Amino acid sequence: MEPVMASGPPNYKVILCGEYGVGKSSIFRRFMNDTFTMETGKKSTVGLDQSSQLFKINGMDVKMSLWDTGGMERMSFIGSSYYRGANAALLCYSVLNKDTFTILSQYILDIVMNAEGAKIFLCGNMADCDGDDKVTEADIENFIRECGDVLSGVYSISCKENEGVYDMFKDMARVLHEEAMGRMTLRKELHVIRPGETPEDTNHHKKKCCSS
Ligand SMILES: Nc1nc2c(ncn2[C@@H]2O[C@H](COP(=O)(O)OP(=O)(O)O)[C@@H](O)[C@H]2O)c(=O)[nH]1
Ligand SMILES: [Mg+2]
Repeated sequence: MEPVMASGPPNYKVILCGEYGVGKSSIFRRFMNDTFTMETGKKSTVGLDQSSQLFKINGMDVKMSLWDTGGMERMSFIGSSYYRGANAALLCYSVLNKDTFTILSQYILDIVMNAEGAKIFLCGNMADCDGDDKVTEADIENFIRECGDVLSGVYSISCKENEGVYDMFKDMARVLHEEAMGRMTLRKELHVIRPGETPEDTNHHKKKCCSS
């Protein structure tokens, strides 16, 4: 999906995906107003499940709109409008809970089916916590290998300690923007080659045209 470019900075829609309790709303709150609460299931203070921020990428303003599920994942139902037009999905899990990690391949299927072309990023939250059954580096490496080149970024963060959260958003904005810019450059450089012509023919035509 193309970012909205008509007016103002390009706007990239990013959706949060993952199991209930992994910290999606905490990530959303850090993004929206840089706050944190230990209360589970607390609605965002301004009652919004969508928030936008500007990032400076290569000297250019880039807008990122983050969407939270609003607890829909509890009912195992996330409507297709949530996915519609998403440029990226942030796959979230808790490093303390392996089940929230292993289930992510199902979320990838949902994203691929409902948000065509969306880039997928992986985010392990609660890096401040210690536990016996933590998701390990080896688990993550296996997952990356199984996913092939589906993942555009892998992050480890703590919403509680506010570690890695801003850097993650900024990196996502950079990846999304650079990819979109690259696509536009490609399109500009695209030559039309007619049947029977080779690329050399078209160059030849051009030269003749310019010198006449
Ligand atoms: N220790 C710790 N707890 C966290 C962190 N992020 C979120 N939590 C807590 O985990 C619980 C679930 O978070 P929430 O954002 O509601 O998860 P959601 O259901 O995915 O939206 C809440 O009690 C949060 O305060 C973190 O980085 N570290
Ligand atoms: Mg939530």
